[in-house]
Amino acid sequence: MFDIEKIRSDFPILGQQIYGKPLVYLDNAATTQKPQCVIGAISHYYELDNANVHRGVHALSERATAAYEGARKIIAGFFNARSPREVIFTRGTTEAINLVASSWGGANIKAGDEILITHMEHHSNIVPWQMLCERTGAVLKVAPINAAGELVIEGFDALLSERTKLVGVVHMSNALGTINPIASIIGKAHAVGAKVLVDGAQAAAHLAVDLQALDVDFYVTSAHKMYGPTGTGVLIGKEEILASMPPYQGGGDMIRIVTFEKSEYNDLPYKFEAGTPHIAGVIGFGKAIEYIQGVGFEAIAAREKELLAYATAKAENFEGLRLIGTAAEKACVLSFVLNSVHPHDLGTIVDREGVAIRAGHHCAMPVMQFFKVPATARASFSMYNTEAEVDALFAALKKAQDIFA
Ligand code: 7TS
Repeated sequence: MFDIEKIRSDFPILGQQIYGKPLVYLDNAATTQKPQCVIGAISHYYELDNANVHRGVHALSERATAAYEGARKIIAGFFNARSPREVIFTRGTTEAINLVASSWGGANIKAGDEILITHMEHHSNIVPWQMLCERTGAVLKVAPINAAGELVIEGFDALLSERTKLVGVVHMSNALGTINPIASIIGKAHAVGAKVLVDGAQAAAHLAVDLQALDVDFYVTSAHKMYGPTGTGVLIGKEEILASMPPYQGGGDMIRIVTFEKSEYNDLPYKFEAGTPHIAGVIGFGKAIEYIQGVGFEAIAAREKELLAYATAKAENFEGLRLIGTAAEKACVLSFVLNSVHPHDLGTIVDREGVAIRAGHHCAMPVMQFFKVPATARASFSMYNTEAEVDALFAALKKAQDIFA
């Protein structure tokens, strides 16, 4: 079963003190901490296997390639992709969305077409589509949310039509914690002939994702929010769609034959991986996935649910605190404002107590505009957090409130 002490001991960073207080790390939606096995896999690669992939005939290059391609297989299995050819490594979620907007969008979107997103998207699932619309004359439509921070399904349905060519939707909101009903959204989008991109940046560390069951066209996420390293992420797409798309970037590894007259592109997934990839990052990503698999989503989800319920109850009883995001289906995120204390002041004061939270617009300015707040404070939880840490957060919030009273 779930052994919290064992889990915590896997993460070396958690043992430290900040300003003489035990570190309470509650900024997991920004990035999670890394277990020793991930740090070790990255060190191992640099200490023993470092070489470029796919090109050398020597032993190190073969080892590096085997580890890199091994990670691709692990990730394909984790998300239940049809094949590792559907797994494209990117710098992260942001680059994966830009890849789709640029390559698929450039080839398939024309003036008058519509891209439908939601009001709760992260900027990285808004701006690339805006840029595409500016280039092509397509129109960006935004499905509404309600006061709980949930997608208004009737509003979404009303905007979905034969003109919709792509639906971009966040699986789990980073600013609100809301989990969207992506299976039904995908079904409805496909019924009008639209493709669907799901932004799984937040969801992938907390929920089991079965891409074949979902039948999603594009799923994107970042390793660093899943206990893996920064600078690595994936676009997982349906093979037939990826195969029909033009390359995103040109360069080494993405070609088969180059002449000055014309170049012939490589097969999937290499067609979309121009240049030397983040080899160490991908190897670390694979190890992080194995770590999650070792703990198991059942245990993770049960643990995180308990923690969120505990924190939510405390928040509801905290005088002057307004929760932003109270969806029936939500996970791991407690976004809030405290009357009389600006979120940034709050963040700074609780930091002095060793508590790391985030304050700001969380790259979701439209969410802030909807709730008419300039910013929120956000505590975001992970499997290694404890009830005692939630208590430390609320004790620190009380201190901040007293200072400003
Ligand atoms: N989509 C969502 C839902 C996110 O939460 C984030 C990052 C991104 C996309 C972009 O991911 P990246 O890895 O490419 O940067 N969210 C946050 C956050 O909530 N605080 O810092 C980054």
